[in-house]
Amino acid sequence: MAERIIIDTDPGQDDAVAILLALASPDDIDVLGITAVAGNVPLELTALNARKICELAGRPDVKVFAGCDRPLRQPLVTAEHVHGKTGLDGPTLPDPTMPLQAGHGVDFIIDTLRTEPAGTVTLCPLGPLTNIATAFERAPDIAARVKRIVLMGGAYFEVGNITPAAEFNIYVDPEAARIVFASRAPLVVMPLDVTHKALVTRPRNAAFRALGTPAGIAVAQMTDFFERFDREKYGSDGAPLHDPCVIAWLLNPALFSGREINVEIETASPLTRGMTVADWWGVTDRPRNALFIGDLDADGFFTLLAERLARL
Ligand SMILES: [Ca+2]
Repeated sequence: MAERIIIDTDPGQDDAVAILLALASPDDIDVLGITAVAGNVPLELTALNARKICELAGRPDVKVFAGCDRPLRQPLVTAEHVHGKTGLDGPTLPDPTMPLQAGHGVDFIIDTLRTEPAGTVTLCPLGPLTNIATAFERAPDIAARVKRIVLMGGAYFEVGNITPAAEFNIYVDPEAARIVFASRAPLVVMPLDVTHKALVTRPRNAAFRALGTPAGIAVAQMTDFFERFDREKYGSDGAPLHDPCVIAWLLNPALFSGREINVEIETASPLTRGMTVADWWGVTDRPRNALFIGDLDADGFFTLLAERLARL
């Protein structure tokens, strides 16, 4: 039976690839809805970009909702320096004709978790955790009904990408992250430790382009754009494809390895705010609350991605 998911997202080129991967896999993944959140770019753009991607995938029927337009307790920090002014710089995609749904994204998350049988809906957050935390705060009964949360966020050995100590998604809304990590919902975390190993090298980019389809070409153009920034910053062989790791884990968890550990979120220190303090070595007796992924089979991941994108 297909995994039933809600994608919570701030597209973002890598969010876009994650959404495409999910929509390319209807036998395995049933996307109940997509909720946009402010993050890489402001909410109006993430809600627009999410619909552009659904239309690129030929799926204008997917329900897309706008969620929270700012973090719980601090001003929004965005990442146009990485993703470009639109959040989706690279390809030129037409403005969507599919409508934004009328309700609020947080209400959609709450209603879905209350309506569907308990333990059947997986949340896939690909941006700051504001929508998920707001839903959990407003409806404390729903966290226990979540099957699991598979999210991209945090870092331990790779430390930070927006400050020396913090990864972007967690840094943008640390209070929200703290609520989610303390929710007791089963968590699978894709930190920079693993996503920095999912690098779009030249041959991998060429494989997307060689698909020759609108989706394949758009993915090649998006990862081209992304790469300019990352090559300069990290001196690596290509751009890390962060968010698609979440969907790939649902499709084939055997591609990934990690540890069940305790992960807590720093919210107080001005120096390390937004840090995911991960007890990788088991030096505390704090309860294990997350499967924290550390490694992946990168070739297997990119083979899966190209094979699925070819179906669109
Ligand atoms: Ca994202």
